[in-house]
Amino acid sequence: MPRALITGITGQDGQYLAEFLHARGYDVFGLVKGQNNPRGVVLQEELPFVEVVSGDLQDLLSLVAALEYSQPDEIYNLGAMSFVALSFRQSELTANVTGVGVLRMLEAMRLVGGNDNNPMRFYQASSSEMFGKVRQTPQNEQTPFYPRSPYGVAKVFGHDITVNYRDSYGLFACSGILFNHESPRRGIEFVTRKVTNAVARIKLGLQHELTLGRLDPQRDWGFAGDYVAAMWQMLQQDEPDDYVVATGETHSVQEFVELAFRAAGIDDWRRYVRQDERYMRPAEVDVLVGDPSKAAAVLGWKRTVTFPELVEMMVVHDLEHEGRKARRATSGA
Ligand code: GDR
Repeated sequence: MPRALITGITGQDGQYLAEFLHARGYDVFGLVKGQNNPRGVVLQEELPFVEVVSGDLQDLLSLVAALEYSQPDEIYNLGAMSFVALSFRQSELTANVTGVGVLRMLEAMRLVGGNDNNPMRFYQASSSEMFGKVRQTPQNEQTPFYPRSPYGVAKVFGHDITVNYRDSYGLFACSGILFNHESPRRGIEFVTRKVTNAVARIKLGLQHELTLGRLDPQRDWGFAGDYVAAMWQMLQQDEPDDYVVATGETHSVQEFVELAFRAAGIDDWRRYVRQDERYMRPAEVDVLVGDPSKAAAVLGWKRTVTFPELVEMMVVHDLEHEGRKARRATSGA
């Protein structure tokens, strides 16, 4: 059976990828950091087939030990401090985990490596945030980077060091430049899930307003379940390479908000939405839209969920989820 090690296993993409690989017969190992990490417990309930390995992207020897133990054919480096807004407040931590963490994993891979006939393959989760103040529209694999946050800067380092280690040491290392991808498993700190969760709670009478930052930024939003397939496809090619994964469409935060309220049967969204500087960033990424034609041509990748379907999927999930929580609270169970 093929073996895969996933960092960031407790996040949205880690969970979808673990299920995707498990369904294809992989033994899946997940790197979990810290002592008694509560997300590790949730992981064991939701994805019982994943074998947890302890380790931290800030600790090279722990990565060496994790690779020696799991002997993966494929390493998926999804672990990061991934919230752009927080990266302005914890920039050093972001550089260390999101940036230098990639270098540590590549060094661990060089040390442990796998055998010559079957060297380990590496996937780096790069990001459209690297394009930041965009130099070209739509963005493709050749578009120059201009990151706008400590997170984006750290991701540029992670991307460049992946390419450099591929060129320098012949590692099978790929970088997937993924545009925003969402799902009912998205963390509540990100704008899409924050909105769909609030809409559900407003609909159920549990909350009365939704406070956001800017409504005009535009993003290329796809469904996370589609995007993990592209990660895997990259590692099945004969040659390692870099790919943009995106829908090719862009929508504003306001459009997402309008659709989400409408999906819950609420027409007058403006009654509930308030803006607050607290949620505005020192530097913003205004408009992103990716060109996924290389991923389509080489990997045969395409998205299966449209933007309105994505919004509806998240609202329906949150209505059900918040409704169940509220019923449990009133019944005292
Ligand atoms: P992003 O995602 O920064 O694009 O990075 P996020 O959902 O945080 O922000 C999207 C846009 O919405 C605006 N916004 C708000 N954002 C949040 N989180 N909360 C708010 O209240 C709010 N109001 C407006 C933001 O300013 C921004 O313009 C995501 C992350 O998953 C990264 O890790 C990943 O690399 C990229 O997507 C691709």
